[in-house]
Amino acid sequence: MQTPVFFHADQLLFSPPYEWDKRGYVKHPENPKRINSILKALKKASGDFVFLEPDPISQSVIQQVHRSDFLRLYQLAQENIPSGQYFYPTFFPKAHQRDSDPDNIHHAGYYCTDTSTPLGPETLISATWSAATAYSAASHLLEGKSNLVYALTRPPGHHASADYFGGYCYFNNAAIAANRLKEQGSVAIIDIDFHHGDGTQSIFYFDNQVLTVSIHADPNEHFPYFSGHANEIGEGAGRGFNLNIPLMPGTDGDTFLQVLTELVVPRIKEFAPAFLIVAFGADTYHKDPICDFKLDTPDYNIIAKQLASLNLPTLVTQEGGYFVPALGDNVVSFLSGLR
Ligand code: SP5
Ligand code: ZN
Repeated sequence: MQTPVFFHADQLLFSPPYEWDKRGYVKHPENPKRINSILKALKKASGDFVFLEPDPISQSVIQQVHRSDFLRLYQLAQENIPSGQYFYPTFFPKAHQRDSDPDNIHHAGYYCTDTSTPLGPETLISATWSAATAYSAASHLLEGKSNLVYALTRPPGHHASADYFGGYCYFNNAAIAANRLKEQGSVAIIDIDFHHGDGTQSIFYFDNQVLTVSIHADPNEHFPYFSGHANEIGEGAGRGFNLNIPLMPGTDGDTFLQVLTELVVPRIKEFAPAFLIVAFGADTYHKDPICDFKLDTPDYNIIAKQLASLNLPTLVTQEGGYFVPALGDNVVSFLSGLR
C-alpha cells in the first residue's frame, strides 16, 4: 500500500532569503530547496508514496490552537508588506509589558521569539497550507484510509505556541493535527527534531490526553534555550505527560536509538494512545550545517522501525533538516522504516 503524502505547492511561496542570527544577516537555512530535495526522493520511490492535496482549512481550525492575534498579524503582513520584502521584528517588549496590537506591525515582536522568523506577504498563505497538510493528514488517518500518513509541512511548526512564533515556525502543524485526532482518542507526540519542540510542549502542557515527548540538544547550548530541560514534566492535569530528553553534542544513532528504546517507547506504551504523531526533523544528521548530532541516513530507518513497533496509526510532520543534498534520502529512509 502506498503511503499518502500531503503537500500543497503554495507552501513554497513564502521564502525569506535571510535570517538575522548571532553573526548577522545570513542565508536562511529553511528554504524551498529543502522541499525540492524531499519531493525528488519521494518521487524516486514513487511506488511507495502517493501525493494528495490537502483540503483548505478554516480560520477556526487554526484558532483552536492559536490566538486569533496571529491570524490578524499575518493578514496585516499580507496586506502591507511589499512583495519580496520581509519584516524582522527588532523590538521585543519586556515580559509582555502592555497590551499588544496585532494591527500594528511594530508590535510583531510581542508575538515572536527570535530574528530568524520574519513576516512577509506570503507568510499567511504558506503557513496556512502547511497547517492544512497536517489537518488533512489527520482526517485521512481518522477515516482509516491508511495507518501511516506524511504531512510535508513547510514552514515547519514545532516552535510555534498558542501565542508566539519563532524558530522558522508560524503555526504548530503537529498540534493542529493532534487537536483533530484528539476528537477520537488520546495522542502521543514524539518530537525527534534536533531542537526541543517548545511550542508543542507549551500547547499541551496542562493536557493529559496528549503526551508530549521530545529528544533534543541540550537547551543550555542550543535553540530554543529557555525550554527543553528534563525537569519540565507538565503541570496540573498534564503533570507527568511531558517528557524531555536533552542529549549531548555529538550524539550518534546508537545513543539516539538506545534512548528511544529504553525511555521513550516504554513511556508511550504505558500511555497507550490511540494515535502517534512524529514531529520529524532530519537536522540530527551529521552534516547538518546548524546542528551537532551525528546521525547517518540508515539510522533514520532503524529509529523508524523502533517507532513502528508501537503499532499505532501514525502521522509524521516535517520539522527541520538543513543539509539539503541528503534531506530527501533521510526522509525516505525514515518513512520506509515506518512502512
Ligand atoms: C524547525 C527548526 O529546526 N528550527 C530551528 C531554528 C534554529 N534557529 C537557530 C538560528 C541560528 C542559525 N543560523 C545559522 C545560519 C547558517 N547559515
Ligand atoms: Zn530543528
